[in-house]
Amino acid sequence: MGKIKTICGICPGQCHVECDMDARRIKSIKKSDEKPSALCLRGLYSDEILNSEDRLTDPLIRTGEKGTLEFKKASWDEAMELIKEKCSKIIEDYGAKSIASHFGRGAFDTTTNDFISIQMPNADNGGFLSPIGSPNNGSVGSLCFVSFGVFAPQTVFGLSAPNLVCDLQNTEMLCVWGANPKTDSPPFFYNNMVKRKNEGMKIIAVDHYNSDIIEYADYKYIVNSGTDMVLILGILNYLKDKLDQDFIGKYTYGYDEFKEYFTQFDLEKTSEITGLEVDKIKELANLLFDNTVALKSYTGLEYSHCGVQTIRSLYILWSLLGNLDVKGGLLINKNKPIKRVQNPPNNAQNIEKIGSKEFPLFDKLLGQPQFTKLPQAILESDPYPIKGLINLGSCMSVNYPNSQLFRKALKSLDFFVTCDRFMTEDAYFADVILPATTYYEEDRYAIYPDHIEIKEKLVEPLGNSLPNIFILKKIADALGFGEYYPENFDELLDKSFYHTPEILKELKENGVYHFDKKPEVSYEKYDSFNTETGKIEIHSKLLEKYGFSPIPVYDDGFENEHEKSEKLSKYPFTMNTGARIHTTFRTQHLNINGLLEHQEYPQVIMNEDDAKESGIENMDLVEVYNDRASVILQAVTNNMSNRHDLEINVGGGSFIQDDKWKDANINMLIDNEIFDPISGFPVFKRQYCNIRKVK
Ligand SMILES: Nc1nc2c(c(=O)[nH]1)N[C@H]1C(S)=C(S)[C@@H](COP(=O)(O)OP(=O)(O)OC[C@H]3O[C@@H](n4cnc5c(=O)[nH]c(N)nc54)[C@H](O)[C@@H]3O)O[C@H]1N2
Ligand SMILES: Nc1nc2c(c(=O)[nH]1)N[C@H]1C(S)=C(S)[C@@H](COP(=O)(O)OP(=O)(O)OC[C@H]3O[C@@H](n4cnc5c(=O)[nH]c(N)nc54)[C@H](O)[C@@H]3O)O[C@H]1N2
Ligand code: SF4
Ligand SMILES: [Mo]
Repeated sequence: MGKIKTICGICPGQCHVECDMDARRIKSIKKSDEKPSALCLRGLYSDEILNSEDRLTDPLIRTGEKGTLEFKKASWDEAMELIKEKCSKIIEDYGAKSIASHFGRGAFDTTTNDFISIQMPNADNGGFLSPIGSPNNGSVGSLCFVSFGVFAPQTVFGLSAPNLVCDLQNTEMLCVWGANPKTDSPPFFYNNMVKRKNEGMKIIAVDHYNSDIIEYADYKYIVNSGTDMVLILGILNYLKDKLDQDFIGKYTYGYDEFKEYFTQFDLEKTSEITGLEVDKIKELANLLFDNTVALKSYTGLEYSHCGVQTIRSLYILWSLLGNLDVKGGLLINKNKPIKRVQNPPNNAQNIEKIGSKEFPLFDKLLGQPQFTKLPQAILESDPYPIKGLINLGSCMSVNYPNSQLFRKALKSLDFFVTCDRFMTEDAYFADVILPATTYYEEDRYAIYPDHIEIKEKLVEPLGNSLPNIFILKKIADALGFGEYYPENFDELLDKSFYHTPEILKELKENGVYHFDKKPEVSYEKYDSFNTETGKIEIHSKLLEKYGFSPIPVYDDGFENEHEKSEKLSKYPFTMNTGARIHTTFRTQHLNINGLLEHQEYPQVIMNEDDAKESGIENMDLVEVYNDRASVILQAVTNNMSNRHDLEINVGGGSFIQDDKWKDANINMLIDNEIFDPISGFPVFKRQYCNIRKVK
C-alpha cells in the first residue's frame, strides 16, 4: 500500500474535500517564523488538540443521574451490550422509528459521509438506522448548507451546488456574497483567490459587517442582515431595461411575474431597507452588468426568514445578467462523483419522518428528517415518540436554536449515545459516550478533484478510541446490521470502492488513483435544465406545488409595522450570529490555549456610534440579552458595521471550554419558532436583542 502523508488531522475540510495540510509541514512551519495568518490557524495547534488532556480515551457509561457528569470507564463490549439492551427495549416498546440517529460536523470525513450519506440528496441511502426500520437519520444538514446547496439551486436549475462552479481561474472579477473563504476548511479557495487577486482579479464583497472578505475586497457593500433579497430586487429593477430579453424568453420561466414584483423596489426603497446608499446600489448593479462575474456564496444568506428565496434570487440575478455558464462566470457542470459504497437496505421507506409534516420539501429533496423538530417528537410525541438517539460528531445542546429546549429534550430521552473526541455539553444528557480518534490516528482515504489517495496514520490512537467508521460498525453489529460496515481498513476500501474495482486495485497496490484527464469545459448549456419546465425556473413549479410563493418574495419576519415597532422598541439590535472565526470550529477547540491566545473572548462586533450611545468602549465586556437569556461578550467597535446590526460569535456554551466561553451560548437567545418555512432553517442571522455594558 502507498505510503502517503496524512492531513493535519483535526478537521476533515469541507465535506467531500480533504485538506492537504501535512502534519509534518505544520510542524516545520511552527518552528519557522512563517506567519500563521497564511494558514488555517487550527491546523497550527493540531498537536495541542491531539494531545489535549480533555480527549476521550475509553467508552463511558453513566453512573449518576442525567444532568450530572458521573460516568465510569467501560470496555467497548460493555458499552455495546448496553446499547443492544436499551435499543432492543425501545424497539420492542415503540418500534424502530423511535430511535433516531444524528450526525454533525465531526462526521464530515469522506468515509463516514460515504457510508451514511449526510448532506446531499441520495434517494438510495436511507441513513444509518434505515436497515432496522428507522427513517429518522438526521444531520446538521437541518441547519447548514442545504438551503444554499440543495433547496435554492434545485428550485431554480434542478441542480445541487456542487454542480455550480465558481470559475475562479478564468474570471477578472469575483463576487463573494454571503461567504468568507478565509475561514474555509481547507482554505483552498482562499489561497487560489489570493493568487488570482495578485494577478489582477478584482473582488466584490457583500456582507453584513467588515468580515475578512470585506477587508480584502476591492468593492465593499455592507447590507443590513437578511436584506440581501431586496438588494437583488433593487438591482434587477434598476437594470431591467438592459436585460437580454432573448435569453429570458428562451431559457427562463416566470420572468414577467417576477418583474411585476421587483419593480416595486426602486432605488430609494432598496436603500432604505438594505442600508446601502443609492449610489452604492447603482455602482454594484453596474459592476455586475458590465463584467463577467464569478460567484462565491455559502451559508451567509441561509438564515433569514426568506433564506431559500434569497439564494434563489441570487442565482436568478446571475442568470439574468448573463453570468451563468459563461467563461469566468458561474459554471454549470453535470459531473457526478464516482459512486462509492453499496447502500444497505432501506427498511424505513414510507414511514413519516420527524419534521416532514412541517417541512415536506425537506423530506422530498433530502430524504431526511428536519431535526429542528426533534424536541417536539421527544417531549410531545409529535408525530410520535422518539426515545433513543445515537449522535456522532455533533454538540446538539449548543448548536441547535433554543438550547434550553434541546437540553430539556435530550435529558428526557430514555437512551442517548454520543460519539466524540472530547466531552461535550451533550455529555450531561448522555447515557453512553464513545471515544473517537482524530485523523492523525487513523488510516483513511481522501478524495481530491484529480486523484484519490490513502493517508496513513501518524500516531497510534489515543487509549481505546476508534475511527468513526469502526464505532458505527460496532453499533451496527449490536443492532444486527453490521455486515454493511467494515471491520478493518482493508475491508473499508473493499466496501467503499465496491463499484469501481479498477480504483480499488490501484489504491491497494499504489495508495493512489489518478482520475482521467478532465473533459473539455463547454459553456452556455441552457437547453436542458432538470426542472419541470426544463427552464431556469424564476417561478418554481416545485415550490408552487408545495404551497410556497413560486417567485422570490421578501419577508422580514414581521406581520405588520406595528409588530415591528413593538419589537424594535424593546430589542433594537439585530442579532446576527455565527460568522466563522479562525480560532474555533463551531463549538470546538475553545479549550486549546494556543488558539485562545489569538482570541480570548467571544465577541460582538458593533457600530461605534451605537457603542458610544450605550456607553460602551472597544474591548469592553458587554451583556447581550433578550427575553430568553443573556450572555457576556467582548465588544469590538468599528465604523463600518451598520447601525443596530450586531455580529455575534457562536461556539461558546460547553463546560470543557475556557471560562470566558463556557457560558456564552448565543443559541440560548435564538428562538426556534422563527424559521425559513421552506427549509425549516432557524433564523440565526436575524433575531433581536439589546446590549449593555457589564458594570
Ligand atoms: N447561532 C448559530 N448556530 C449555529 C450556526 C450559526 O451560524 N449560528 N451554525 C450552524 C452550522 S452551519 C452547523 S454545521 C452546526 C454545527 O453543529 P455541530 O456539528 O454540532 O458542530 P461542532 O460544534 O463543530 O461539533 C462537532 C463535534 O464533533 C466532534 N468531532 C470532531 N471530529 C470528530 C470525529 O472525527 N469523530 C467524532 N465522533 N467526533 C468528532 C467535535 O469534538 C465536536 O464536539 O451548528 C449550527 N449552529
Ligand atoms: N474556522 C472555522 N471554519 C469553519 C467553521 C468554523 O466554525 N470555524 N465552520 C464550518 C461550517 S459548519 C460551515 S457551514 C462553513 C461555512 O462557510 P461560510 O459560509 O463561508 O462561513 P462564514 O465564514 O460564516 O461566511 C459567511 C459570511 O456571510 C456573512 N453574512 C452573514 N449574514 C449575512 C447577510 O445577511 N448578508 C450577507 N450578504 N452576508 C451575511 C457573514 O458575515 C460571513 O462573512 O465554514 C466551515 N468552516
Ligand atoms: S483546514 Fe482542517 S485539516 Fe486543514 S489545517 Fe485546518 S484544521 Fe487542519
Ligand atoms: Mo455548517
